[in-house]
Amino acid sequence: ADKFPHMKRNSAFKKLSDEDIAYFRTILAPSGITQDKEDLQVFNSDWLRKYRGQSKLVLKPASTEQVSKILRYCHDNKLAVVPQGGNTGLVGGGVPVFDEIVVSMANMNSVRSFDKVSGALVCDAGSILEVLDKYLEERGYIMPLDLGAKGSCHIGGNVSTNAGGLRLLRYGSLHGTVLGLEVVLPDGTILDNLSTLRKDNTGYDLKQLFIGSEGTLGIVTGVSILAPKRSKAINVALLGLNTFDQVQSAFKRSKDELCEILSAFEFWDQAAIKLVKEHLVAGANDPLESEHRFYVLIETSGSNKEHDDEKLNQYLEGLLTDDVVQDGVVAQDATQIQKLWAIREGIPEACSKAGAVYKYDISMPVPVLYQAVEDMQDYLTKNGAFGEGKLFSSVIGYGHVGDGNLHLNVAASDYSPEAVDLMEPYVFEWTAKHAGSISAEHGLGVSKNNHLHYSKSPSMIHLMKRFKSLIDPQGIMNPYKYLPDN
Ligand code: FAD
Ligand code: 2HG
Ligand code: ZN
Repeated sequence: ADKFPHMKRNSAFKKLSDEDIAYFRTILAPSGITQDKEDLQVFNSDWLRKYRGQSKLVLKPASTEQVSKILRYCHDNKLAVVPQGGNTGLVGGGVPVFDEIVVSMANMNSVRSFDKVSGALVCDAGSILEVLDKYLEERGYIMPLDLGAKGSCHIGGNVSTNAGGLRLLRYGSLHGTVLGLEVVLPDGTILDNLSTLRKDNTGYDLKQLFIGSEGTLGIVTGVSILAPKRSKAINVALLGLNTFDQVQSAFKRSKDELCEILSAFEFWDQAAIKLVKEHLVAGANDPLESEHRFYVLIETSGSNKEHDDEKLNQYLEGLLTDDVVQDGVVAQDATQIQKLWAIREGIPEACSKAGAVYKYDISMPVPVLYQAVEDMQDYLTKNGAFGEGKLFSSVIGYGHVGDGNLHLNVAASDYSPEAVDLMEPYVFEWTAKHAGSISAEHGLGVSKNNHLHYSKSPSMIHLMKRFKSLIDPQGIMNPYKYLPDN
């Protein structure tokens, strides 16, 4: 495959035949089968336009039974499969590498039930995150996760990548909020564990294995998730700061002074705001008067507007008085709140406009978080690869300070092996040296699978491989990804 020069198709997998297509026609409606070359393109390439596969078939099941029949057939015939959600993943996990069959979950998108007392929502895996959040908003609840990709990503994709996002600081990870899953195993077995219970200590918690397994162990078809009550009072403030030490100080003080109402603490740097302005990301206008080296977006969510306003104002006044921040604005209404969030959420898109962008999604102790950006820039400069007319045009730092998660983005003119060889393993070694993780929230896919050893020990990787061969003995589920090749 042209975008995967170092990989070889596993010849143990069967090649798709007319007979296979004829079988799929017996179980799916005509609209559930895509073979048209042009239509296939969107399923074969990822959001970043970095990876491209050569699948000749997309199946769109409309029920769990159909998913079960598809997988049983693929298992029996050794046909490789890629589950695909909203295709917004950033590590090439949701697109085929060679001719794997894409199973798109887009046609399974209904809410199955919602419990107004507990907040337990049960829905199909192909439900779009934003649609679910709107559904809950009408009922006074909120999805416990939020991402810039909310308009396209599926809840099944979120679960399969264990997506973190903008609200993790407040509501925790999907390992805590997912109450149950329905999963079709590679041999077609339907594992029905759509529990809506908060507490259940009967046996191994099998759903945890599928959260973050990136489609390598089966297809998630249903999700049960605990939705919190939607806060009545929301405030968003944007701050301008001079140093990363100030960002940390503002964060520490936000935990002390805003404590239970703090719901997000995000940061970005000057390189990020420059790209957002340059590419005029829709609705994203920097309302601060001058440019700053660092920006922080703080959100509070509580039940009493007056109480929250008072707390936030006191906190902000304190920061200004003590010279922790140089400038700041507080959104005055829902539209302004949305505009401030649009700056933050527009950064990934703005970064991808340069031509190519390398994404390192790392977590580490907050004190060294921004050093990763500075060290990378120094390293590339020393190697003569950074600046006007050079291989790399910009090193950008932003992310979820509250979760110790940095998005180190390096913009380049094009994707090239030369660029990769310069940055890797440098960035992974840097991360391991600082006791960090080489993938905080985006996962491994094809871009990080062979670097897993920087974050996991040999015995852990060995056990992961044993789980994989136990659950997917034919290795048909999302091959060439997630686990290291050797
Ligand atoms: P896809 O991209 O389609 O698939 C992702 C992986 O999950 C693949 O390996 C695929 O095979 C597997 N998969 C998908 N659906 C299923 C299923 N039903 N069963 C089994 N396997 C499945 N990520 C974060 O963590 N935090 C963020 O803040 C964040 N912000 C983003 C902002 C933007 C603008 C973009 C483009 C991406 C962002 N992401 C973020 C990354 C991405 O959106 C998430 O990883 C998201 O959870 C992927 O969901 P998806 O439905 O698009 O999955
Ligand atoms: C975000 O937080 C996403 O905006 C995307 O996780 C980060 O593109 C990135 O590097
Ligand atoms: Zn993120």
